[in-house]
Amino acid sequence: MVKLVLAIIHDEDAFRIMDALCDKGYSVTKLASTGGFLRAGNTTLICGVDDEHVHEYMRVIESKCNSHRSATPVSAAGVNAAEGHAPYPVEVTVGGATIFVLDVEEFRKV
Ligand code: 2BA
Repeated sequence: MVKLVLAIIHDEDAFRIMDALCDKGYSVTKLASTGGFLRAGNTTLICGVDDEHVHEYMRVIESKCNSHRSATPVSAAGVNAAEGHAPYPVEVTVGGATIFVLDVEEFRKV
């Protein structure tokens, strides 16, 4: 069975992670995405992965993504826009990965 793995990662980690995944033979598609909270660019990787390789796939991502605390100014278009407040710094974790594993009904290349 094939799973569809969606991994939302930090832009700075994207090419390092993609290189590591490609080295292991995974075929990956990179999408430019935007986080709803920070309204900043991030990267979403899409990959069809055989069931038995999902664990390894996630381990590669985990080993190549950095995670650290960071004070990040939220833009006026961010969470505080509704109240009309000036931007203020919030501390969030930058880096790491948010990973979804989905069942795939059919996977075909024609
Ligand atoms: P953002 O939505 O821009 O969120 C960036 C970081 O801000 C989050 O890191 C989290 O630490 C913090 N954060 C997000 N929403 C928050 C809130 N309502 N209140 C306080 N802090 C909040 P991560 O959790 O590592 O998420 C990184 C990126 O992954 C997110 O960027 C979003 O693009 C995606 N993501 C995370 N969870 C998701 C989910 N359940 N569904 C879809 N995408 C998700």
